[in-house]
Amino acid sequence: GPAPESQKEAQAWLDQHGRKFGLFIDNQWSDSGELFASTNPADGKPLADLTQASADDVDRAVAAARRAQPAWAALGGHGRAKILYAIARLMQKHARLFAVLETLDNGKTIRETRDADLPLVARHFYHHAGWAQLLDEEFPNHRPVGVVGQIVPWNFPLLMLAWKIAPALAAGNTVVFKPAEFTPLTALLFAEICVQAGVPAGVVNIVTGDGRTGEAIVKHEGIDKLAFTGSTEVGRLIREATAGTGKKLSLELGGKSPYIVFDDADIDAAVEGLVDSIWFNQGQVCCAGSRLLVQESVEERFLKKLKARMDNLRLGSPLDKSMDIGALVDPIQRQRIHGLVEAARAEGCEIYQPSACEIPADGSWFPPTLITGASTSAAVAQAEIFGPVLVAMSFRTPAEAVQLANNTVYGLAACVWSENISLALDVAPQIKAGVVWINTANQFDAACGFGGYKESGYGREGGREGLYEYLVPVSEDARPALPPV
Ligand code: TXE
Repeated sequence: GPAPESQKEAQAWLDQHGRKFGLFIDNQWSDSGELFASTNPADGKPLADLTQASADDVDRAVAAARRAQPAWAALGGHGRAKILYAIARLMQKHARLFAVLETLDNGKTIRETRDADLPLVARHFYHHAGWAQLLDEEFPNHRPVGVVGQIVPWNFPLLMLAWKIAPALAAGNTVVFKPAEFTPLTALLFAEICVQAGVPAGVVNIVTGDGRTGEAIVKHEGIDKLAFTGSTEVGRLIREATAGTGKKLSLELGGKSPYIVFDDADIDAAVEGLVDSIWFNQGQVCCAGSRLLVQESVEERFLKKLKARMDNLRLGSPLDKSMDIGALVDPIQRQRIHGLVEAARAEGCEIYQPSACEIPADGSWFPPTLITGASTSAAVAQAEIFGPVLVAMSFRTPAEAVQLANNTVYGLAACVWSENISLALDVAPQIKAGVVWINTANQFDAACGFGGYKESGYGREGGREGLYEYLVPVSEDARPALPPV
């Protein structure tokens, strides 16, 4: 596993807080009535008690953010950059502690939190510190939106925090941030980092709680913009709740991304890419390559290699760095995934799961699963499963591949595999997806806008496009007008 010291450090951090956490508002910790528990999904044991923020708490957080916003904007790009650089450096310094805490709270493997989540988090803060410095030159006719409400899911708790908070702060906004109720711990450790980095009171406010807290943020009149990542269903509720208000909105919702393999692809590389695309983070990834579309002539060969590779995936303790597959975030998710797979079985689909894959007795786990023989309209072919479940189909021609790829309400990501670059470059733009990877998967960078089409939402996160979400244009003479306090 990871150095036992970082495991001890994470336990010590929880103990130091008496395994009970309040809300972080105006750089102060406050308790209010109702508590809820966060558990370790790998063993089902409770980790800590958290505070369920009420509408009054959200109101206090919004008021603090409003008070702080003019001075934060007036600090200027260079002043804010200094603080964002300090955050980035502190995230790197405490990366091990963050990684272990994230693994404990979410169930994802330490290899992923250590090698993917944390480096991307630090990169995101460095990148946006750079943008803060350039802001006055690059966006002279823009001002911050004001106070931003940000709500994130549990699949990448800290990375989604970075995607939300870094650009908002760089652009001169202040935030009221809500982590998901399953995974609030790293956001609270982040609050302590903010204090150490010199973030002024009220600039970052972190309120924990479930959908009720989320609703209070969405409905609050003191919020100028909402940024949400989560289910398509809640995304729709937010759209409805904000219709007729002046709130700016960005939504990053579900996906059912196609993974297209042509017969001239490097099959071994495509199999490896697929393992990363669908089994990274137990498939709880909005852009997971959950629909394999493989050309008929290589289907048999591809599936044989894929099954052999599945047989080698190691599932077990997420803190053990040799593991490929960790726990699902919560038993509710396991139940949902199980239901979808069993419905497919009842409809006559073939279900492949590695026979040697042992499921631990405690916690919430699901084996890597391959479904073949599903019709294009089957629930497993259309619904976002959000688990380690791949649905495979075949096609004959590139036109059929494109048609199948676009046969979804979603449009977040896609992969195209072919050694014929002309074919790949011809097919890629025909797919309605925010990102199309060619001969690779899961490439993310802070400089590159990420987001969806269709029911996958709108708005982009990352890079120049992402910054626009946190700025509003002003006429040159009105600059730098700020919203009234
Ligand atoms: O998401 P929710 P859940 C999909 C995925 C998953 C399913 C359910 O298919 O299985 O959604 O996950 C907050 N107003 N994705 O139920 O409920 C909530 O507290 C405001 C895909 O966990 O959308 C949490 O902080 N906020 C997705 C956040 O919304 C509300 C990632 C997300 O939770 C709210 C997550 C309300 N009425 C789930 N209700 C992706 N594609 O990345 C809840 N929340």
